[in-house]
Amino acid sequence: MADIEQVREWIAGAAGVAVLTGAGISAESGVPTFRGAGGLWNNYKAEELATPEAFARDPRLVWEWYNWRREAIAKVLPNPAHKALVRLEIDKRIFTLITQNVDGLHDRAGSGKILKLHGDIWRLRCLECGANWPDRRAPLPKLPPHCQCGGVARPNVVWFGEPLPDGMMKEAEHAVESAQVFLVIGTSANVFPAAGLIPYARHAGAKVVEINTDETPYTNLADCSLRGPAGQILPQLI
Ligand code: BV8
Ligand code: ZN
Repeated sequence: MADIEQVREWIAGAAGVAVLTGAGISAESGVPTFRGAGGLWNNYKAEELATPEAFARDPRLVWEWYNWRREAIAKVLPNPAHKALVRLEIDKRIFTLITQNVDGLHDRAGSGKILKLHGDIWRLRCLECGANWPDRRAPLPKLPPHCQCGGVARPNVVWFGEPLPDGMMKEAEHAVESAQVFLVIGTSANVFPAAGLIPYARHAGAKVVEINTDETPYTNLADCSLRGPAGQILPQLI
């Protein structure tokens, strides 16, 4: 309780707050995480499917995976953790939500200022003409889907070995610099450059608060690590 109380005070006293989320914030909604139980699809590791090489080798297989995830996400709703962050955004003059999630649940909860480091599973991009557009059909009628120009379309997400969208990390670092409190929610902090924001925030002087059901490589660096489900802890903090 002391920790919850302490973090509540830090948040209440902060003009600026920044938040980094991972798959764990969507776990209580029923979205499978990457590394947790069930984090596998048909015995494929995410790193094996979420790569440009895998798509070049077998676009249909990769699309079957994204189609499965889109159908799983379309069936669920944002949970109290997503909703608490919407309230925090309303409360704070300076607020940025930085997410590694492509599931769109922050959008559906009502969050506004979202930096989607790794893209959006509900947008498609053409390999030929580079066009990208929203497509919320689940399931997709035809795999792989195609662009109006006839080109093959891919999910508009960032795959391993691909750079993040231009300027995205700069914007995220800027958001962390202007925060007195940095909430790190439901991420195993294994994927870079996203995980690098955690030590970056510490060095920028923000109070780093980790919320996770488990320890992570940055638990010792955090000013406070709250152990438990985000859907139960966040409503107590905000
Ligand atoms: C790049 C989109 C360069 C696709 C994703 C430095 C060191 C080492 C490696 C690298 C490095 N720099 C770059 C690399 C390589 C690589 C990388 O990081 N590899 C890792 C595996 C070691 N990074 C890249 O390739 C990046 N690109 O570096 O480009 C470049 C530059 C110029 C030119 C060319 C190239 C791109 C990385 C992005 C990959 N795309 N997603 C898709 O989603 O399909 S990553 C994907 O996996 C997610 O977006 C997320 O980032 C990651 C999964 O992590 P989490 O979200 O944290 O989920 P996880 O399941 O692991 O953990 C869940 C956590 O929640 C757990 O801690 C659990 O305890 C907790 N939890 C569970 N339930 C709850 C909970 N917590 C609270 N409440 C609960 N209820
Ligand atoms: Zn096209």
